[in-house]
Amino acid sequence: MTVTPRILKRCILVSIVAPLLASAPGIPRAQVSRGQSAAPETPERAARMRWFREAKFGLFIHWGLYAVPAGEWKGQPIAGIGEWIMNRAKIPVKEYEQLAAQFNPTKFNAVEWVQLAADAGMKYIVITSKHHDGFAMYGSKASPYNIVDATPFKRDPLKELAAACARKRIRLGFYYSQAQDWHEPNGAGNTWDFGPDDKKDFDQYLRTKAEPQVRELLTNYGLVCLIWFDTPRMMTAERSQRFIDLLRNLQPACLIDGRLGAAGDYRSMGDNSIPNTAVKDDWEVPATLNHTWGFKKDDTDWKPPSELVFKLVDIVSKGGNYLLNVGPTAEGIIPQASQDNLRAVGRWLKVNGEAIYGAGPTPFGNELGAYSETEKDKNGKPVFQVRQDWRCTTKPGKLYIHLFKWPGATFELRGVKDTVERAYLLADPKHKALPVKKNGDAVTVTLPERAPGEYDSVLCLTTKTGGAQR
Ligand code: FHN
Repeated sequence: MTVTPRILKRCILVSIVAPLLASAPGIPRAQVSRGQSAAPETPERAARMRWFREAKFGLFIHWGLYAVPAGEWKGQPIAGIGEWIMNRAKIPVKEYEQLAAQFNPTKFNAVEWVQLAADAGMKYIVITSKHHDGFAMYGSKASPYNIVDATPFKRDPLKELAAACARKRIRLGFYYSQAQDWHEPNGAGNTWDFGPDDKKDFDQYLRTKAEPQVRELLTNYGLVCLIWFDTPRMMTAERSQRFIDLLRNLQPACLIDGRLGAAGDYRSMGDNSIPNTAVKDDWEVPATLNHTWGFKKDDTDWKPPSELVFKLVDIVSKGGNYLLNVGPTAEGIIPQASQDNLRAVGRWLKVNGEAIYGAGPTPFGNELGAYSETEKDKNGKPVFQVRQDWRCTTKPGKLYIHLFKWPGATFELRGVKDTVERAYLLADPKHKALPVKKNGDAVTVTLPERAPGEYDSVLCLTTKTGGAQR
């Protein structure tokens, strides 16, 4: 990728603005910034985590009644992320509920959605089974406020997705808003209908809706790869433990994300927040393709494929997973621009996927950037200046150098202790050996004049030991 001023500006803007946009008012920052650390490694956890460590790239789907207003209420555009419209516009339950009668996504096709994930090179899907608005996107016996019982559609999209995923061998997980439920008098978050949260019988809501619904999800949809809890308001250790027990009893291999309220299997970073440097824990960044999670008709500021590839590589080189979101319309269509940009990433992965799936973090670090010695942020802390020329991912015996900016005739890499046995480009189908010189810990590779691929050309160096593996 050539890092154009537009992309650089966007990266800086996104790292500052997106976390603000994507965390709606009322969510304490601590909850959405760096998630809780993962539980300590045990043989059981290592076994559960194996697929996640290999997968690296997943599809997030935010789909619910909020796709009907699509960011507009009573003719007025409502600021903020689309799925928060009920909260942002303080829509009373009685009015918001009426959206169910209008929700009839007849163009929904589970096979096509799963095919998109496969084309994009994604290995798992996480879909909203119930977001903060309280509406279940599956047939739930625990609450009639669900897509099968309350809409003209009457179908269960999660059942259809589970079948399509099983056929394509893509794992399926469910987002579940365990604490916020704006439909329930005792759920967290709806203060405009039901008054302050601290006056509510939160355990009554957990026992009668959230826990039974998580039980349903773990019972009726085959193997669930993970439950993605979110915004753990009022989630004490004891309340969180009840969910952990449910999961471990019903599906011991199912992962728990980092936003339950107690340590999960991995850490969830803040929305769109990629850490500056490598992080040792297992972790994941949930991220948007535009600025919203749920569909908003006026948000068409799509990240281009070059930026998506850069972010995927950047995240993998720091040890994480990328969970990238689409917000389907109320008809059941994934916006065309989302589809196009994801498929472009998939085409890049077809050539270079070896450097992503199951790959470990960089053994270097200087290529990521450095703290400025002069520039300070508003808290007086040094600003991290991101470098974007190259990144490194690793496998035993291999260093993958991702060249976003083609360096010209040669590429020099410092800090290589090992002997480099071969160098070649993944985009070259013959993997023709490129000339390599070693001088101390510096390796110089002679490159073709032009980048062989789009966005990021990967130079593979085979060495005796390769990079650090977990
Ligand atoms: O409030 C939610 C938001 O709507 C969205 O689901 C994101 C995805 O990570 N999580 C919460 C904010 O962090």
